[in-house]
Amino acid sequence: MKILHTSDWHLGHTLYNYDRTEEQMVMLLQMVQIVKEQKPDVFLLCGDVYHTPQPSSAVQTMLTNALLDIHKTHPEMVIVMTAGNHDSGSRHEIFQQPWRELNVYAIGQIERENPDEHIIEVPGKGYVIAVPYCTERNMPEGFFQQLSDLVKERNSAGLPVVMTAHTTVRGCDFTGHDHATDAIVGGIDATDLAQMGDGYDYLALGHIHHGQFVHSGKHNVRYCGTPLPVSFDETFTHSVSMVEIGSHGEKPTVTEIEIENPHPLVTLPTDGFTTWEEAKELLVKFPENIPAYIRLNVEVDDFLPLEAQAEAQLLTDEKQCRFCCINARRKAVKQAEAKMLSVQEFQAEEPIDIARRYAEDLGIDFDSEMQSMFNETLEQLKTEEL
Ligand SMILES: [Mn+2]
Repeated sequence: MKILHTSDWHLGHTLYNYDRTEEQMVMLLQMVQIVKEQKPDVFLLCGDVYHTPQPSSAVQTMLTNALLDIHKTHPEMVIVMTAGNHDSGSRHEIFQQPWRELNVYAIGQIERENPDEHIIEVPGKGYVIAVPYCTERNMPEGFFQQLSDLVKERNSAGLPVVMTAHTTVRGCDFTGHDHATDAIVGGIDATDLAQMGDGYDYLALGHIHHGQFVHSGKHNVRYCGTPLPVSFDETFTHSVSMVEIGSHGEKPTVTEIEIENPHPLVTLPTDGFTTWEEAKELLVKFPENIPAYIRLNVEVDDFLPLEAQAEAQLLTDEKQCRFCCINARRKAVKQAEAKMLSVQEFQAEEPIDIARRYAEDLGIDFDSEMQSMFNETLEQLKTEEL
């Protein structure tokens, strides 16, 4: 069985209010071309079809037309499209019935009562167990294994079995996800690989944007990653994965096919941070005819000039590139000058150290007499509290 593994299309995503329809269309055309050349048996879109749960009608039309083109290119191919955390699970299933006429399976929600809804037989080729967005909390205990067992009963011919999921698997690499979401993608919502049970030959994952194999000991668990970068931190190559499995129990072979982006996301300088003056110089020197999105990494002593954004915008006005943002970082303050404490640091301090800091700030000599007075008072307070 030959499977084209894709995920996280994020159609409708805008970057700093810039419309990305053009590059999303170019990406979809590449999908059609890959299907034309590779003729897969199965086409997987493992969640985050859209960037928002209520995409505009133009964005929905873009997906519908693309799916139709992909289908027409190779009508025998089964297309399986699951919902991710960015999608609305119920809206994802609105056109489930008409889609079936075009060999497209739209799976948006977990069907506890009808597990069969998650199993798609690709006649003579294999099975797909399609699971949309799930976390440890919304997943019935042992559900993945239950699905695998259902397939096992039917798979007397020993055909390949592929499972999909849109989730964070513990131990994967989060490069490209910003800090705010790291806590969620990497923390409580992470799923243990063991939860996925056994029985699949390949686990096609979506959700994490950096394409990678997840350590399973078998080289058969993979995030294919985003076909287009969703953030400036996704500095890796973007691709889809072509997977081939001979028969059930056989190790899959995986080939990456790169997706080209006509509007690359560029950070200046390409390495590290620079001063505001030099950053402006880099913008001036940036070629006129490259339709890139630009982010500036600037190191400042105190604050950026108020007019910095407008100035950067002006410097790119005559060029094809689109200025997005300034990522400003303050110069590291020397230890001796550092007087500000974070909440965590503050909580870790002993009361006497905080008192010493306070005294220093006021220019008072916190001598041994003062220290013993402080300790006495502290003891008194403690006994009063008890
Ligand atoms: Mn995503």
